[in-house]
Amino acid sequence: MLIKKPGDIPSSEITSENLYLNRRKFLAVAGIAATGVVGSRRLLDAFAVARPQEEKPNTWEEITGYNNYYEFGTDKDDPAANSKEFRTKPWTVKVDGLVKKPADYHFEDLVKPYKLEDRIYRFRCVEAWSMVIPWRGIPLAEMIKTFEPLPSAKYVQFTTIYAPNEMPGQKLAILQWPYVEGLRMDEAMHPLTLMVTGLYGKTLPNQNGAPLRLIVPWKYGFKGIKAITRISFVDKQPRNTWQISAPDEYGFYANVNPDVDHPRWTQSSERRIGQFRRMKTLMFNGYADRVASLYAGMDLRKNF
Ligand SMILES: Nc1nc2c(c(=O)[nH]1)N[C@H]1C(S)=C(S)[C@@H](COP(=O)(O)O)O[C@H]1N2
Ligand SMILES: [Mo]
Repeated sequence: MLIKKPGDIPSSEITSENLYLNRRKFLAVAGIAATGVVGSRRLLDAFAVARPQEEKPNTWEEITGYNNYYEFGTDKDDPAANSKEFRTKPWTVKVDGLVKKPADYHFEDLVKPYKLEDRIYRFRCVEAWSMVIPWRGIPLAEMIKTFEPLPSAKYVQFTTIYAPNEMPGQKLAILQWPYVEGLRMDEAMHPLTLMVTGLYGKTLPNQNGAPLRLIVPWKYGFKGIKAITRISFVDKQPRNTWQISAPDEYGFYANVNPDVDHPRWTQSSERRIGQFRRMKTLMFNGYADRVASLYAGMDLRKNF
């Protein structure tokens, strides 16, 4: 039995969260433990360099050609290839749960009241690759204020559309569909948290989550749920999709943390798409000065 170690393979291939899952189940059934993974992380990290002061945004081609969107396939080029026919018009977003103003919004009516902002954020996937991305969107806090959540609302839960006829991946049991994510209310209200409708000043391409996706720049990329069709205000911590599929590997918080390795690979360095050298991963993806206070007193190893 050959067990690949991170040192043997480029980080671009330490991907396929689901493929490994199946394999891991197989290994468990076969009574074989995956070993030697964390041991080789030091080697990988030894080549990591400090990041430059100026971080250049990734190109349009990189951002729209290298995606994670399992509804359209598990390879990085699947979403671009398979999402061309995906219909984002008309689009409805249901706002429900513990709010004064529950409603079904047409996408156009939902976004119309707000000014779109352009923001360049670091983006860090849990698979240890990263990009710098010029998003366009609306601070989630502004939207939430309009919905008037009740004091009993402690979390916000987001749900992706369920459309198996347009999303071939949803016909397969790769993940539990539809994809679900969640934030604690104070995380949702943080000024960095963005409801994204565009990229490079243009309309968001389907593969990046059109018409509406979440971006929380201090968390791993999987928190950035795509094609949102429902926003629910709830009193209990939602169970997010990746936590459901592998609770020992993916948590609710998913804060970027170089000190907490993924069980199968290092999180202390990353490969910037388009660059050769690995770079050191920053606490909270470099946004610690803005967000660390949200987690004061919490054990970030337990709450990963
Ligand atoms: N609905 C849905 N949202 C999703 C995913 C997905 O498979 N389905 N993948 C997540 C992961 S793991 C990452 S890294 C980002 C990738 O966003 P990007 O393709 O725009 O870079 O989307 C996240 N949002
Ligand atoms: Mo990811």
